[in-house]
Amino acid sequence: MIDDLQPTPDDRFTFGLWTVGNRGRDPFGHETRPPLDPVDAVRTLSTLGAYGVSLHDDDLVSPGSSAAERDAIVARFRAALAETGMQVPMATTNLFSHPVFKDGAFTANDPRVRRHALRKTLDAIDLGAELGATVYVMWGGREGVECDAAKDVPAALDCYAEAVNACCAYIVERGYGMEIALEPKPNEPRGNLFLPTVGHALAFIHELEYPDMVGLNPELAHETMSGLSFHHAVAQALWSDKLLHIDLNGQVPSKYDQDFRFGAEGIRDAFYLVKLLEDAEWDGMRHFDAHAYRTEDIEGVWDFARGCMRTYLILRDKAARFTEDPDIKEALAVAKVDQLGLPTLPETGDDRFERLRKETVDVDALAAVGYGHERLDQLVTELLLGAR
Ligand code: GLT
Ligand code: MN
Ligand code: MN
Repeated sequence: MIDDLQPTPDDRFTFGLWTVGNRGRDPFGHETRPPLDPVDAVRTLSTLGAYGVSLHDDDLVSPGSSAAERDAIVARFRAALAETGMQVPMATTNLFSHPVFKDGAFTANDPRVRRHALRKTLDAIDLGAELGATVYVMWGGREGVECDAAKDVPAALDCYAEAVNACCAYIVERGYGMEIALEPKPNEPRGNLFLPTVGHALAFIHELEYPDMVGLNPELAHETMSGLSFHHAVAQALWSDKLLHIDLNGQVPSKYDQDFRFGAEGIRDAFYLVKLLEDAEWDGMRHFDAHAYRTEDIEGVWDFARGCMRTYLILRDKAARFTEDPDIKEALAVAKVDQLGLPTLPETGDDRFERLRKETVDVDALAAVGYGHERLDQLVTELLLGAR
């Protein structure tokens, strides 16, 4: 048993207001839970050991509020943050709920919609800066299409890039110390979404005017929906120095965006992910973008929140045990894992390809060597199942 499963702010766990505030509505049924006051969310998450919360503009300030109402809501929320010490490391905008965004926001065909989306985003960037956020997430909720005849995809990508460039320019002009994290997703709510995977988003960033200000917010559910390995996607984002934020949850491949409690599904990929983040000493937020099952009342919501954090801490402990386990160490040596760190071409000088060519190797002997992956993989299974 692990001695301490009580999260603390040092663990940097955060939750979206929309996650614990999710009311259980789905395409087939109405809400099953009453609204949750953002101030109550902050207070309870703080007692559970979280570091902070993230929010959409609309999660906090309901659309249609006057300037005075907005300021009163923000002041009350800031008082709850001050009282608990909770932080707001990330903010975002809702560009998907209102019907005006039904053809997209930054990539809507009508420029009036695109200009409205940009105005709403600049306001949300201001709100995020006011609350101390250093990461601004852009999830392209409606940036996509069902009827391909109705969308010129390269032109839509131009508009998408123009909007991200404008937001970066605004952040620079205002002197906000904020970076933008793109969140890929393959589909849902649109038939196809633009920037569907981490790889697409990484390539897009290199076409922007401020590539150094833009990175990624990969979500476990979204890469898994595409049948891709989330931990590989995050590894590549880290390798590119582009991992600004992360959305943790649970998901079965090829299903709808389930957003289950972290670890509810895909525990193996979740383990390798936690190990990756911890080994890299990544200092970003462990953000949960998930929600409680529709069957739950508010007590179930807090069980859900506790469960996300406990699973992360358990997997972090398993990652430490993985490193110390003598049988696993031996199996890693058989698999030659550390040899990937050796340079392939240590030679220097003009004749280095000549020297490479002259080298001989017994390819049949090399091909005959076993790598012991069956034993290693079983050892990991036994570690995860608590048998070692
Ligand atoms: C929405 C979506 C998430 C995004 C949020 C941020 S909104 O809940 O399903 O994946 O991270 O825009
Ligand atoms: Mn999701
Ligand atoms: Mn997300």
